[in-house]
Amino acid sequence: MKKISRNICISLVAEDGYLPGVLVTVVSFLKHNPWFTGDIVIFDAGLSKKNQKILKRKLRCLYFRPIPKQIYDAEYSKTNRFPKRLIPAFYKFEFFGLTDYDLVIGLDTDLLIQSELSKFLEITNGLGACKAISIDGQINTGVMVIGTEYLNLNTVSMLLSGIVPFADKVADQNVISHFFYEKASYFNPEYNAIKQVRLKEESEFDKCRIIHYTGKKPWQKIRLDRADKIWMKFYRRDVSWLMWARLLLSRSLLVTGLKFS
Ligand SMILES: [Mn+2]
Repeated sequence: MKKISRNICISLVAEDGYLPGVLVTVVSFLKHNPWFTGDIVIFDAGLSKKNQKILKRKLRCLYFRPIPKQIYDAEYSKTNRFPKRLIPAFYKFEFFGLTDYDLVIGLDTDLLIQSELSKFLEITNGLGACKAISIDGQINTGVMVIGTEYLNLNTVSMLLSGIVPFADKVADQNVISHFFYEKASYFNPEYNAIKQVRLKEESEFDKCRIIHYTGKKPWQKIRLDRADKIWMKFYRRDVSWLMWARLLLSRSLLVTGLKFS
């Protein structure tokens, strides 16, 4: 296995309603990327103490960070171009402020990672992402690999200043695309395969490195489509409480953290 000398983290914005999604995203990432030994940084957009504890117990090297919500609220109060419920979508600007790291892999909480992602390590400076499929000239912000050049507080201020002039109903995506579309490096679409688009194309999901569950989330649905079933299978096998209980019985968990069979 390659030795990684850079200080890399994965980062997510999490709230209580997305706990199953957070767990599947992180656990599937770790399962398929044993090269990754970095931190997991979760921005707390509304996690109960109980859910924080659950995450903390299941994942090692996990750190919670607060979000300066009042700053986002203040920007929102200057515009009326998008509904208030979209404010949390902008919280991922905080990824760019993780200045302790050389590389930040910013992830949505509705992803299933199905294969290794060492291609992300090719990003040193700049920003790596996939293009948005449904809107031309945009970046899909569900998977963003941020190199040192943009990991600073100036980038966060720049993005915040873009909320009023550029944000509309696709929220953070308009703003990030405005500043980075011309500059980004693009991964092939398998690194952020949009579920709803792929369902229409009747494409195979097992070839997708990352399935992005846009739309209604699998853990909120009664009737599952064939992509949701892949998510649910992973959740049941690798994440569900029965699995945790079994893992807790093995002493290795106590010694080395989360282990996968
Ligand atoms: Mn998403």
